[in-house]
Amino acid sequence: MKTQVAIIGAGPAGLMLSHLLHLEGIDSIIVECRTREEIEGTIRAGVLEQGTVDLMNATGVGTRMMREGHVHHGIELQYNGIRHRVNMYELTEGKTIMVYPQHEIIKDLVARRLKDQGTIYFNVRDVSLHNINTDTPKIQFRKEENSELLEITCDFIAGCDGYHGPSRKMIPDEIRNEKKQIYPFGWLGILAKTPIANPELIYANHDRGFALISTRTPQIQRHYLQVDPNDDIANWSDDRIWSELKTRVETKDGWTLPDGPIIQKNIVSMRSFVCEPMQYGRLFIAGDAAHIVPPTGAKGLNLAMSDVQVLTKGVAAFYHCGDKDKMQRYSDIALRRVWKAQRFSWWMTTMLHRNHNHSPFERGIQVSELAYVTSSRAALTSLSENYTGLPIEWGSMEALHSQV
Ligand code: RFL
Ligand code: PHB
Repeated sequence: MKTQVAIIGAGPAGLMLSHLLHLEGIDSIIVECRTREEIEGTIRAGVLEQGTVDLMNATGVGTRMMREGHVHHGIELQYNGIRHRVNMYELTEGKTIMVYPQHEIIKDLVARRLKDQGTIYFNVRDVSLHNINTDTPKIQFRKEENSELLEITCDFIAGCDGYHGPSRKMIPDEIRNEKKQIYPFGWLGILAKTPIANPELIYANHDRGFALISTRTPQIQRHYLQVDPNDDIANWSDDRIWSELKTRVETKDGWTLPDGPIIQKNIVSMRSFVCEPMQYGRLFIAGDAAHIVPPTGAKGLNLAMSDVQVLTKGVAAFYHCGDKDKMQRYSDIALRRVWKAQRFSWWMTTMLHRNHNHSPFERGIQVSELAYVTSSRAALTSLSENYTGLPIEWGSMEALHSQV
């Protein structure tokens, strides 16, 4: 097989990249190691920045999101049992966020790629990358266990295979610079059959730990609790989860959290991670393959989307104008935004979680930070512009609008 761009991974990064390249008239093939049912059923992110919403709409895949998603004009920050509304819409002069689940975006993008005759191989085995430092890179894979090895030759490989995928490790050790921080926190996430708890997300700092109240649909809610990252989910009965959530988010003015059957629960650990550079030879890595943020800033999926917009601009310049320079700058341009999102995610995480290793002095500083942020228009504006999404260099997709 032959294509222009071989893409490893059908997550948000790989699917959106393939879609954007198609709109630019550039051919790609995606190989994905999970089944279509698995990728369309995995519960992950929920919050889309304004820019991600605009991208979905501008490229013709936003119809269901606009119908079924929920636009939020702000969030609430809570500490010492008191809530403080952050009116992001007003502070950013009109920007909002959208609550629309990641697996619904995956469904929308898969459907659109297949409608546009795109090729996605699901459930593949043994994906490997070859000749990435030549003009004729290739990937090999098997359609199923023990079947013959197939080969895709291409001009470029896009490694969109998440944190555990094989792409990043193909960048030689002496060139690859990985910067990371592990947090002593985990998030216990639940999906529950209850009515919407609050019109906007609540980020709560409590002496017993952080809690987040989010939503999915009018009938299903998504909430999170800070727990020990090594804790076992078996230790968390539904009753214990509701009791802990209520303790951390209920307020002194009588607001109560609706409870109900929990239909899914799990614990994830938290880390910050950046791989530099995001390119080696003809291999370009994007999304979680190149960087991980703790989920407190709701940035992971959104960063995956901004990476592939920058990458598309570089690839399009190569094919349409013979300009090789723009692709060579992909890593530098993408990393500038990655580091800004890393800073914001680290800051939100540090401000909102209860670090039991902290001294009373450090806890005092944390509470004072919350007091400052919730009372200063300058600080609230900074939080809002980061949360709704910073601009993307080269990001405007105007060239694509006419082709939707
Ligand atoms: P993905 O989604 O991990 O997709 C990678 C794909 O590559 C496949 N793959 C392979 N395919 C072929 N061969 C191999 N050897 C392969 N190895 C892996 C995988 O099967 C998979 O399908 O990466 P991508 O596309 O970069 O997207 C990143 C996002 O998924 C991630 O950043 C977000 O989910 C993070 N995140 C959030 N991001 C937001 O923007 N807003 C949020 O509100 C938000 N909330 C969250 C989150 C992540 C969470 N978890 C589970 C860590 C909340 C949570 C709890
Ligand atoms: C979610 O709804 O899954 C969600 C919302 C906000 C975050 C992280 C996750 O910061």
